[in-house]
Amino acid sequence: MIDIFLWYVVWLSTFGAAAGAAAAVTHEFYYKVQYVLANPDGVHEKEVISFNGTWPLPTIEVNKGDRVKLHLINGLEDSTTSLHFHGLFMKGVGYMDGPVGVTQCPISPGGSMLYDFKVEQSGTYWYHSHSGSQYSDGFRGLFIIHDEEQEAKYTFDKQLSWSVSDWYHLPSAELVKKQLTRYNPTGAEPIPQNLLFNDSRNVTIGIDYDTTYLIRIANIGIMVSQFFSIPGYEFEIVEVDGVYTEQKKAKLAYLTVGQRMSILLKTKSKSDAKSNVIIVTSMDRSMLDTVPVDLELNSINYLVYDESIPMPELPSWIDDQDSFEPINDLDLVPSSHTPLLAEPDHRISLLLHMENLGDGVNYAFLNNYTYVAPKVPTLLTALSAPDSLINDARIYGSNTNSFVLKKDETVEIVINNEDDNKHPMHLHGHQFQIIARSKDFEEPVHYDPDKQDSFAEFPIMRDTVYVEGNGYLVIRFVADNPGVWFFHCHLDFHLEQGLAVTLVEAPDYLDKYIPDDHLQTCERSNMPTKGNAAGNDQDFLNLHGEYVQPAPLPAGFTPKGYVALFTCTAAALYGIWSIYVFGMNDISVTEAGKIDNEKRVMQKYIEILERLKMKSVESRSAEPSAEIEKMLKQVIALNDKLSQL
Ligand SMILES: [Cu+2]
Repeated sequence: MIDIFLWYVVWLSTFGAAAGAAAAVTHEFYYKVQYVLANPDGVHEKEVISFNGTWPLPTIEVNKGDRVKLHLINGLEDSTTSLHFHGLFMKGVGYMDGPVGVTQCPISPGGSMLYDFKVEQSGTYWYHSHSGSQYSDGFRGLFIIHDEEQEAKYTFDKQLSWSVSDWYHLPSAELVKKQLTRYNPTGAEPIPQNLLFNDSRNVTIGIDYDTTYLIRIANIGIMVSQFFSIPGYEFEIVEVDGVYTEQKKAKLAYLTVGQRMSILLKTKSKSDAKSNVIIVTSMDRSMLDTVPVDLELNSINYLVYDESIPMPELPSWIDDQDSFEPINDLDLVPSSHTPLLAEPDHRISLLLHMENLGDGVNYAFLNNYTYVAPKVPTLLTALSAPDSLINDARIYGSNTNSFVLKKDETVEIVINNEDDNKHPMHLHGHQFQIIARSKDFEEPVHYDPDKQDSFAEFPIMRDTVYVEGNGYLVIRFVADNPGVWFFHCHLDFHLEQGLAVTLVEAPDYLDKYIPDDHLQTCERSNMPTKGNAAGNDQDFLNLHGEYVQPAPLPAGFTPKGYVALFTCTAAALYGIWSIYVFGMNDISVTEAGKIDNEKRVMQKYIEILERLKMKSVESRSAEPSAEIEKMLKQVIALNDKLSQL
């Protein structure tokens, strides 16, 4: 049994302490994940996932060149787990990357796994569970990598680290159930209850006059992007996602979930500071399908010089998101001046859309495939495949949406987003150049390289970037990191809907090694450790029995018709979404009593539509009324059919 009192051990490495540089250190952690109760927003207490009984999780700070050995022990009785260090390349140790089904099996209750890697990058990172949507239960924290040489390039006096995130009162399993049900045919994402700042609210941080702070900020939420500002102050961006940038002045920045930045903030002198300071972060309202009346879009936290001077007034512009003009990350320049990657050797064009399958659930698709995890983690398929088939994408399964990359080729990924949502896309194992990103459009607009006048000379690099609704995104990187890397939407509900592809990068260059505890983890989960995506290790081209997406909707039931029939679109359009939400809450989503449920759902819709009809008659708007009438007829017809069953 591991003594968890010895949960953190540091020792100086006897190797590699180069003259002049800080001696490399090994940081060894023993973290048992277990539930504790917490009430970070002061409104609702819920079970969160702690390390050794402590939550919030620690900010882990190391130096470039150090080694981390983190023993993750699963003390959750009802759930599997895993750990991902977001943004780290895990060069040569791709099996430490953490996503379940991609590089490892889930760690079952009582099991443990060692995450052991050398830290070769620097900047602002974070760690989180990569097992379903579990990180929304608080299983996430900051991972800061200092780099003496880099930090010496700026003038600053002190350092701070801040996390920002959305917060839900429901546990992750409930949230996903709410999202992935045929009673949510439009795939509306659950709305967060609050925003947290350093896992709390109304936070006060003492600051000094006339001092420059290097502040690292990470959005560790699961859904909503945030605008960030410090009204009355300008700051300078110096890093995004571990990529150092030429210093760029900004008043308003934007962070999707998964994104990070470092800023330099100079405080005022005692004579100039007439008041203390507020930090304003705001939910990107355009990402919310509905804004409940009691939802506070803005989160206000405080930087205090002196308790005796006043707090500033809240500026009125913070409520006018239409006027927001955050700095565009495409205008940032990496200080490395890494030139634009030349014409790609390998183009991957991904068409993104959302659609309902036969189970009525709304899924996300890239090139008509919605991600379904394979029977064997894709990395283990690559490690067990015969050389003759290792570069054959078929062995990795159809619903893993796998693309095989050749060593050192320049890869371009184009996403044409035919969904009207914004998607924060995250690539594991790399920082990519952002070559092009369109604005949002009413109707989908695809990328056309011939219409592109020019690209940046030194494109900004990141590991997470959003594509706009109905817009496109183009990124490039060099396939110089053999491994199996997930490329997915970091908006966790969309990942649950299957918005992911697998990049099998230079599998013929992979070390045929996997730590013993990985194999044991698979055994404990009753998962095979070799074979193709279907678990067949005799005939890698026989995918019989692989996990695939649900069948499409029955013939005659077009997705559009289905949505029109079952949906709340009208409710959303005519502003009584709340009737839908509350009206549907008492409908249980169980297999038993399915028909009965169907009838109750129909009854609810009829009620909702009748109320809508009344409302539009009252307001004398002819058009909605006609549309509602049509929907009402459809629902009543279906209800009649059901009554005859
Ligand atoms: Cu998304």
